[in-house]
Amino acid sequence: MFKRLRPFFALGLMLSVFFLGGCSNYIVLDPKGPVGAQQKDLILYSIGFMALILLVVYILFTVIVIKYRENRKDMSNWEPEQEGSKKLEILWTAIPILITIALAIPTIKTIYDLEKPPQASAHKEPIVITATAVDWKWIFSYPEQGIETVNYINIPEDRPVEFKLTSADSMSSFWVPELGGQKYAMPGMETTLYLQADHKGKFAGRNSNFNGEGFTHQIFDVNSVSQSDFDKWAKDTKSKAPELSKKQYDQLMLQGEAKKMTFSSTHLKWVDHAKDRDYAVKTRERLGVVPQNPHGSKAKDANKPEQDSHGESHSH
Ligand SMILES: [Cu+2]
Repeated sequence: MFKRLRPFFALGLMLSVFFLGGCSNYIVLDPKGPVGAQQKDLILYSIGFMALILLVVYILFTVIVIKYRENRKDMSNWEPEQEGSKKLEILWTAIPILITIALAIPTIKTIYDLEKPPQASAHKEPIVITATAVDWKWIFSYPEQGIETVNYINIPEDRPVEFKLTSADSMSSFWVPELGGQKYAMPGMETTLYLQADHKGKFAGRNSNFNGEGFTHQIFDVNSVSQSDFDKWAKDTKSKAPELSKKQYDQLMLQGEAKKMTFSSTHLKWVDHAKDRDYAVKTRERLGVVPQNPHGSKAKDANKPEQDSHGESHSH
């Protein structure tokens, strides 16, 4: 009897770890803004709904195993030749259709809702920040404030942020788990992601799409501050931070990690990576930097021209 109940114990244990553990370790389930909150509701609804299905399946399984066991006393319901029950066929076709609809409607509704600024702050103008992924750093421009940062951003609390995501080289994914789900950033394209922090705080952001050696360190800080502190920071940065030179920007195009940086001008006057997807690659060529082959010097390097036994490099 106990063996039969084992799946229930396992499931119970799993669910109690999940729920008794609280949300402290599950930052996605402890969101700090309306976008994350909406996604958390959807996640919990889906988990709850699917747990209910599991419960029904396990109960039916137990009932049927006991009711139709081989050594039962009353064998009057033994019908080995039974087939073609229309009632059952309709039932087990209809139930999955209903389940799919019940999961699909809230999911699609949430996906479309999140393409717009959060409703709670619809009366507030979103602040625009472009986020550009470069192997292995994040470059942020504030086109309205005319300032630029590397690997960190300051945002005003309780105000929607419209992120314009793009990449200078590899496909990356922009993710601030406490504020909302990730979205892809691709060279030659622009994707839009709305996020918002309800209160002041510091949140971790990162690339969540593996893109090579420095992937682990392609992280950034999101500092949510008061609107007045934000305005003061933007103004101070504009007047006191150094200007971003083209030479410095081109160095940022090289593969590698970077420190946090702050500038009083943006790279948008030279290049918009959403429109010019080759900029970083051309810059590397111009500076004569050949990408490293991570598989060692003996492996064939796809980025290098082929070499003959006489060691000469030329094109045929
Ligand atoms: Cu040759």
